[in-house]
Amino acid sequence: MDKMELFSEISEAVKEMEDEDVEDLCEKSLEEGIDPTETIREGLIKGMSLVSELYETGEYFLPEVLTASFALNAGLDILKPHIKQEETGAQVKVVIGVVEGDTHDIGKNLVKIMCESVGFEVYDLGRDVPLDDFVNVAKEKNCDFICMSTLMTTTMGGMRTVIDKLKEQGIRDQFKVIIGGGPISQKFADEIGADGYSVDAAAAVKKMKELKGIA
Ligand code: B12
Repeated sequence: MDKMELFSEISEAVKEMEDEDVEDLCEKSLEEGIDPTETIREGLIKGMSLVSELYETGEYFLPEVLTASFALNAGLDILKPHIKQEETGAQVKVVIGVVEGDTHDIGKNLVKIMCESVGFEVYDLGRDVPLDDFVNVAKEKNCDFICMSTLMTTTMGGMRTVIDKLKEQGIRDQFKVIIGGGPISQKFADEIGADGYSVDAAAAVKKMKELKGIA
């Protein structure tokens, strides 16, 4: 089967919430020697975009969206162990989480996986994370980066609050703050004084390497 055809079948299987098909097709992609990060991007994430469209047009409701997200995660579990590990040699520590009030964590998990694939040490606070926790864990673990994700417009403000907390404590310069998620843009990042924004997980790691001078 041609690579694009396989990706399209994976996207369809995510859309149709068929976790076993997603697993089988992801196994197949590995057998064919396809780079797992490409399968994640072109198969699994594209599938979730199809789901988003159906949700937005009222054809899917939350239970379908949730079930599709389980199918995506089933595929991730197959592909994750096969992502090529790169050794940057640099000791980079990252604290990551989804800001308070938001439980969407698929994108955050992808950023975490990509960070780990280049050897960064990641402290994952999960989702719906109290804002103080970002600051406290970054201090405690002496992190280089604070990465925040949100998919909802109503919770974007939490990112600004975290940056304000860093300023209040006089420690803003000790950490690079990177933000992302559906409603986030470079413009918003500039507005709140974040150090970086990126549109997807692979670009996030590229940005972080750039900021650390290990690009
Ligand atoms: C899946 C989904 C769900 C699932 C979540 C499952 C899970 N475990 O995450 C479920 C069904 C549970 C859900 C629930 C809800 N959802 Co919902 N959901 C979605 C949906 C369809 C897809 C999101 C997704 O996973 N995309 C795929 C991933 C891969 O993309 P991503 O997250 O954007 O991540 C990529 C980039 O953004 C970036 N990135 C992400 N994080 C970070 C972080 C950093 C640091 C960086 C650099 C980059 C980065 O890299 C990622 C990968 O490359 C979106 C629709 C949409 N258009 O986004 C709605 C959407 C986000 N949901 C929405 C809403 C309203 C809700 C609910 C409030 C609904 C309700 N009435 O209960 C609840 C949320 C409750 C809560 N408080 O959290 C709205 C938000 C509207 C808004 N403007 O705020 C959306 C936009 C749908 C819509 N159009 O109305 N949802």
